[in-house]
Amino acid sequence: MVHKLREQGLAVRGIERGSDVGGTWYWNKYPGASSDSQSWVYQYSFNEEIEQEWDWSCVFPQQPEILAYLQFVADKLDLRVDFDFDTSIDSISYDDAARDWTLTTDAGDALTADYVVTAVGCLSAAQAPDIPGRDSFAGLVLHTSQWPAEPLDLADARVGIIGTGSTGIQATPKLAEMSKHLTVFQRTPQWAAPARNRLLSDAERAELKRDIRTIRDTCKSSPFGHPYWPSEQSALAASPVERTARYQADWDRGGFDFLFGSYGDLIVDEAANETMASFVREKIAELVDDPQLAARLTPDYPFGTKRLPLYAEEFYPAFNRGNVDLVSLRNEPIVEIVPEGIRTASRLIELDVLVFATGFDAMTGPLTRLNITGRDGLKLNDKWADGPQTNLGLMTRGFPNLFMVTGPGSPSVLGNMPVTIEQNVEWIGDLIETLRASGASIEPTVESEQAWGDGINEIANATLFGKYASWYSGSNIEGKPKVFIPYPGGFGEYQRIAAEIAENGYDGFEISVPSPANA
Ligand code: NA7
Repeated sequence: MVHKLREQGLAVRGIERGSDVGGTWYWNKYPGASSDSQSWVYQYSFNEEIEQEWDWSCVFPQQPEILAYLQFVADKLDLRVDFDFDTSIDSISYDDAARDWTLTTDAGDALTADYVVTAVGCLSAAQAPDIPGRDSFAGLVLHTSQWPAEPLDLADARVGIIGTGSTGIQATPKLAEMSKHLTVFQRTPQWAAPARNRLLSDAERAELKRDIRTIRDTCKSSPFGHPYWPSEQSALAASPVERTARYQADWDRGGFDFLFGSYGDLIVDEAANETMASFVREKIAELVDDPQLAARLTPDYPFGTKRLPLYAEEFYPAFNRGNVDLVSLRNEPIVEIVPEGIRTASRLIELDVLVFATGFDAMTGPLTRLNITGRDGLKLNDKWADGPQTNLGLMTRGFPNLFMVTGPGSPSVLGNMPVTIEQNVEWIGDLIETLRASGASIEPTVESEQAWGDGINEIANATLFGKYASWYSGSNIEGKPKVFIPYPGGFGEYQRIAAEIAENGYDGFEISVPSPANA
């Protein structure tokens, strides 16, 4: 965004809480942190030189490599000169008379801007549950998204990890290897698919670079921003033999396409989904030696309705190790955290290190923490008290010229993030260019926000995502409105609608030109 606006001739200031670029990949340094999108699609596509110069080592890059890539991009485009690092935004307020924004920082500075673009991520507001005694623990407490940069020596440590989402699933096998003993506290069992990560050969890299335009164009029109589509075929129309063969081949290859590149009705039809769920249940039973333990690790809801983690091939077998225990919180709830560890309903589990892999206040959390006040003193948090309201996830009424990259109502987290990020950045940059000459401001109409929200609900309710609890609908945070947050109609459709809106002169948005006195 900084690069694009700068190229358009605007004076741009980037404000960043971290000490360097990287965002998610700057903060999430926990062992095993990895992209679940394939490296060659988990990158920018706007600059061919960057695309051709950068070499990925493997299929699913790990955190250090992705951070190095983002630093490489920052170097290449000389981006750091336009950033204030180690700086947090305390508040963002609209001045109705001056028609501009004032941003205050934790350094006590006030900045004025005609346009504000929030690019605060979807999963950056960490949440650690308010378990009684949480702050009394005498050992080291870590949230996976605030992991220290220095290597931790856990060889003699008894480690506890709370949470078995994508993060807990990536971290568990690594912590098991690194620590003396690991206790995994599991509230809801999680489905996972294998990653089968591996190194790329020089020949593969050359081939991917040669075909990269086609691959990226495919991502941009596909439902999940990945280079594959679900087939038109129903899982129920396939014979059991055919179906199992397909699931087995996809399971052996690894990646999200196990679910999202498979039969077309797996995420909309419970009976179709059950064909995949029963296949994976058998896999869990094969991967975990103790049948009772396997049963406790096996979910009782449809496959993939929570965000699908990868690394099944490492996570489930980690429980075969002698130094790993599972505590099922459904049978044995946590009563309190004490200085020595965690007291459950039946025992005290002594720990030296406690890891919260308990996720995030997803999508809305990073924005509601910014303390934003819009036109006529409207507070964003009041407006969104019953759930976010946006058009395209890019803007919200009452907040003129304030834009959101991967905001609530965008497809972002339901697919490959860089694809939504690039589309959002292009769309916002082009719109700012349109507004600049006249000094106009823009915000969505009431009707367009209503329609966008209704559309999200309607599509979500037609899928299993809308029917089962997950952070997609705020279920992980007590008191958070239970509404479906991302746009579930597919990235390809989203970008088609967004382009059409722009072509039609920003249909569904209200553009107001300042009176001559204010121009
Ligand atoms: P997730 O997917 O929200 O997972 C958080 C995990 O923590 C999940 O297993 C939760 O169980 C568990 N949790 C949350 N609160 C509690 C309490 N109070 N007690 C016990 N367990 C709890 O976050 P991740 O960091 O794994 O992944 C987030 C995204 O980051 C990921 O999808 C990628 O897109 C990147 P629950 O299932 O809610 O019962």
